[in-house]
Amino acid sequence: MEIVKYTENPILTKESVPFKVNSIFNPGAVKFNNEYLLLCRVELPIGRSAFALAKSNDGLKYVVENSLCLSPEDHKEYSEYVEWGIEDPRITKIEDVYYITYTGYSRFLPLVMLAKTKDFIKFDILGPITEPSNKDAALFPEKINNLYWKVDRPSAEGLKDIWINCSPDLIHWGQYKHLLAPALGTWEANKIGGSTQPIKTDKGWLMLYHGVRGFEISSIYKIGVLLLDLEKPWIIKGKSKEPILSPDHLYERVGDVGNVVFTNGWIVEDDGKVLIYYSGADSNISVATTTIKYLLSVCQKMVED
Ligand code: BMA
Repeated sequence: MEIVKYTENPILTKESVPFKVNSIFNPGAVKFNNEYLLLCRVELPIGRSAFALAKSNDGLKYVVENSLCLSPEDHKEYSEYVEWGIEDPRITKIEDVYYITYTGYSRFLPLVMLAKTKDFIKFDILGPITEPSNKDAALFPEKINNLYWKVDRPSAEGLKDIWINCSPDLIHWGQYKHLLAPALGTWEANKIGGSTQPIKTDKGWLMLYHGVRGFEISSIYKIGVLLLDLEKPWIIKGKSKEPILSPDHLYERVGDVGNVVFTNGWIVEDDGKVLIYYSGADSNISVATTTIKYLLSVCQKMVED
């Protein structure tokens, strides 16, 4: 099976939200207590984002809850770093705790925030885990060599590359290593960033990432696949050459930011089926299905075993 976009896409739009929003998009995704959960970014009428939960029994039909589950106002001593909103949550389960990395947006520009929850009702906000400008961070689901690991995307004087780093406690980070740069003259020419939280396969850590090609008046966001070494995750074992998801349909072409497919959440079933939750044009939530087997098959071998 290749990748199949669901025929009923989009599965959530602003009309699905029981309160007034401009848009609902870029959800983190997880299976929790046999339910499918999307931690959705909603842009409020003022133009700042917060998070609302949507729940489903089948991964396709979701109901959005009546009120926000996490908002900038919940951030107390960290509020100045999220004053302009919280965006793009990525959920990683480590042991029995769900960690959420997300963008805090403010006059200081984007940085990465960390929160944790055990029930998706009460969230403990642990604070910023990068300086600005940085976003697109995701945690690995287990320790490697006794350390926690994350990928992120610093913006360094115009460079927009993916980096990887590690921590003994999820708060203090270091041993920064460059992971991947944009590929000039291709679909991922101008910037890239991590998309979904890495998941473990017998071939390596599998994750999706986004690539952007900029044109004079606009840019186009597409999605690719990366495979990282299990023991040394800073080594790329494989990478898709071509995008696996691109904006084709009207709901991906037209919206608040046109020509964008963007993902920061996926759910992998026990049988290897994968539900990729992605957003079209920064305006809705859609889903595409595939398999781990297919995603591994598109990772061209870059490093010999
Ligand atoms: C990225 C992020 C996403 C957004 C995407 C396309 O930089 O800010 O939130 O979906 O741009 O606009």
